[in-house]
Formats: sequence, structure tokens, C-alpha cells
Amino acid sequence: MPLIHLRKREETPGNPGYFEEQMFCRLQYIRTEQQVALFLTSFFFVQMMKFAWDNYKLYALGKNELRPLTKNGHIGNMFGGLRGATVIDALDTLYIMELEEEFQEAKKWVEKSFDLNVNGEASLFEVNIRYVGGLLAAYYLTGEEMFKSKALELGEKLLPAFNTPTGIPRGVINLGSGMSWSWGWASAGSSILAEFGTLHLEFLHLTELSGNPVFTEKVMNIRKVLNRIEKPQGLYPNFLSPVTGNWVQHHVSIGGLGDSFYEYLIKSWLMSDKRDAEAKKMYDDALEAIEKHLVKKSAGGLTYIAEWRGGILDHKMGHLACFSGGMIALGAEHAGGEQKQQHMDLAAEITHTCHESYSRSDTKLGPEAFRFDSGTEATATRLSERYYILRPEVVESYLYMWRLTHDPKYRQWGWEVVQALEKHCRVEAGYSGIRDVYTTTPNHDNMQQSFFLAETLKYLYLLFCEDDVLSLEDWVFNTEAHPLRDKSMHLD
Ligand code: DMJ
Repeated sequence: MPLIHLRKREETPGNPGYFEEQMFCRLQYIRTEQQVALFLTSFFFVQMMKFAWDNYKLYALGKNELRPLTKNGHIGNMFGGLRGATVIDALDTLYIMELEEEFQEAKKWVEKSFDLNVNGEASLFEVNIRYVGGLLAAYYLTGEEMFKSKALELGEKLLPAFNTPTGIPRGVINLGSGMSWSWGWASAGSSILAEFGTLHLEFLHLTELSGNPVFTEKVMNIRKVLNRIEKPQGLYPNFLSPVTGNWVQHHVSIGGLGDSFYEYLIKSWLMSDKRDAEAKKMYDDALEAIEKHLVKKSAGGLTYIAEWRGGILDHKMGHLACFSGGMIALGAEHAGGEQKQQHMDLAAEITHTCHESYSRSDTKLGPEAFRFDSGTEATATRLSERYYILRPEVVESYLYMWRLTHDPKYRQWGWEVVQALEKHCRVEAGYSGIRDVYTTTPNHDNMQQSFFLAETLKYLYLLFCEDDVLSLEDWVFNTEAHPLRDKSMHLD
């Protein structure tokens, strides 16, 4: 019997008694000691979420993130003039955790104060995964039209970024003027693989909900360009010119700059009810090339995915690359024959390595990047790579591995993360990242990232829920952990 579930969601959108009903169902099904333990554990995560939200609300409501040490808000420069990144990122987590009052506060802010008529430099990628993804998920969970119409309105504002000679969008857009340009740091005016490759899921939903084919056309064109150009050794470099449609430099990474491009290929296939064969083939081919050229084993027996610079390996894995254990497991679940076991083993080995990067630190939290060279194994060697900013990728892989294998070690590892977060990241007014995972002397960075509420806490909570709470059969998580409806999406 399910402990808690959102399966009845479709019958109850907008039902004012929804939360009470869910709590009643939850208590009604508790039968065994294990279920009591699970209930108490999930309650613990709910309290963490409430603490993170309450402090954001108290000190920073309407700003993008909370600064928990100085007790004020942070706006930053990633979202143009958009505000409330934490509100939008938190909506679905509050909802699934049944924090009704808090969800209503967040909803009210979106309804009354979320202003889309803004000017400023916005990252197309960040606005898409956090704002569009967050609004879509809130719509699918609640059935409230307001979320849908804001998602569509925002989606329209992103379209001018695609006005380039190839249709590959540029990374930065002014949401007011529609002018777009490339990041100053991106070599030779290039666009970034993980950025233009992480629009597909949301854009297909925008077409589905609006009936306007333009969103789908834009992302299908990105596919076309990618399929046309030659891939060195079958690998996808991270920098592509939106003008010529050629690779700008040969840096390949399954971590930062590349990561969610691969994730969206396999998820596009799943979201299409396995009809999007092109996405599946691109994923399979890319993974084959990664296995052949980038997957390595350290002297100590740890499997890792190296980075590639024009044929030369950099034996480094970023924290961001740790999502790949979960992604590869998800793909393996739907693979046939020998490949199924082979990929599941690879996913388990990578997840194990990422766990090692946590367990080898003094705080039991993992660094931003860890290396496998000069006798180093799964530890950061550079001062600049020792920080942890409340990132979710490692617990994301624990969740997928748990759901697909039910090996209890993944819950145990998740619980280790929770203890470390409580000990080293919880401060008086929220949760903060830390500057060095190798020292237990407090060294907070004074930032509660919005993805901590969208992803880290959601994945941890789901790790201790029954499998039918946001089941992997029915939902596809975007790269910011916003659940999008599965199966209803068809490519016609
Ligand atoms: C999130 O915004 C998303 O997961 C994105 O894909 C990359 N990383 C951050 C969190 O680390």
C-alpha cells in the first residue's frame, strides 16, 4: 500500500481539501515499523524545506536567493530582471511535501508580484530550466491555469534568442528588447552545448499547451544542426558557433557545459512514449563514444568520466558530472540484452565514485571538482575546487539508483548527506554553501541557492518516499528537478 502518493492528483486539481486528504491517506496506510520510519524521515525533509522556505520568505521574498548569514536577498545577474527564482523553483517541492500554507504563499507571490515585463541580461538556459520548468511543473501538479499562462508568456519572450543564421540560440537574451548575444567568456561568440541542448523538454510542453508549433520547431532545428555536423570521435564538443554551425573548440565534458544535453536526449525519448527514435539514437551513440573515450578506472578501482580537450584527457570529474549515474541508470532501465546490465553497472560505479568524493572529505560533502591524477583519487587538488554550493547531482543519482535497484545503500548515502547538510550548511537563517569541504571550521558562502529547494531537498525527500510518489513511469524531471508530465507528449 502506498504511504503517500500524488497519483490521485488528476482527480483533485484545485480541490481545496487536497492537502488534508493526502495527509489522511498517508497516515491511513502506515502499517509496519519500516513505514513509520519512512514517514518520520520524510517529515524531517519537510521540516528542512520549511526552514529553507520560511527564512527565504522572511528575509528575501521576491529576491532571487536568500543570503542566510547576512539575512537579506540576492538578485544576481542570471535572470535578467526576473525575480523570485527561489519562489518558482520551490513551488512544486512545497506542493509535493504538502506544505500547504507555504505553497499558497508562493502561489500568491507568483500571481500578484511575478513581473515578466523586465529588461536585463538573462541566461536563456537558466530562465528555461528554473522559471519555465518550475511554472510548467506547478501547472501539471495543480491544474491551475495561472501557472500555465505565465509559462507560455515567458516562453514567448525567449524566442528571439533563436534569431541567428543557424537557429542555434545565443546564451544571453534581454527579455525586454529581445536582443541576444553570446556569453563574453564563451570562445569566439559560441553557444554552449548544455545550454542550447537543454530546452527540448520544456519547449515541447510549451507547444503542447499553447498549440503553437514554433517552440517545437526551434528545438527540432537544433537537432538538425547537430546531426548535420561531424563529431570528433563521435563526441559532442561544448562550444558551437551559432553563425557557422561549426564547433569552435574541442572540449568535451559530461559535467559543466555539456551535462544536461545528454540528459535531455534520453528524457526526450522517454517523454515521447519512446517514439522519438532520433533522440534515443543520439543518446546511444553519444554514450558509446563517452564509454569508449572518456570512461576510465583509477588505480584504486574507481570508475570516472574524464574530460577531453582536443584528444587529451583531463582526469577530472566535476560535481555536475555526478548526475550521470542517474541518467545512465535511467537509460539502462529501458535498454535491452547485455547493454542493460553493462550500463546499470556503469551507473552504479559512477555513483559509487561520486559517493567516495563525499566520504573522503572532512565534512562528508563533495567538492566542486575532484581529480584522478598524481596519486589523487576522488579528491579536489586545487583550492578553487574545494567548495560545495548545495548542489543536487549526487543525491539525484542516489534517487535514480534507489528507484531502479532498491539497494538500501542509496538511502543510507542520502541520509549521510542530510546529516552533513545539517551539521555544516544549516545556519541560523537558512542553509548556506561552504567554501571548503575539507575543513570543519565554518566557512559559509552566504548563499542559499534556489536549486537547493528545487532539487536537493526534493530528491532527498523522494529517496525516502514510496516509488509511486512522482513515479518514474509517469513523470520526467527536467534538469532542475521540475516534474513534467510523461507519455502524453507525442511528436507528430
Ligand atoms: C541546476 O541548476 C541544474 O541541475 C543544472 O542542470 C546544472 N546544475 C544546477 C545545480 O547544480
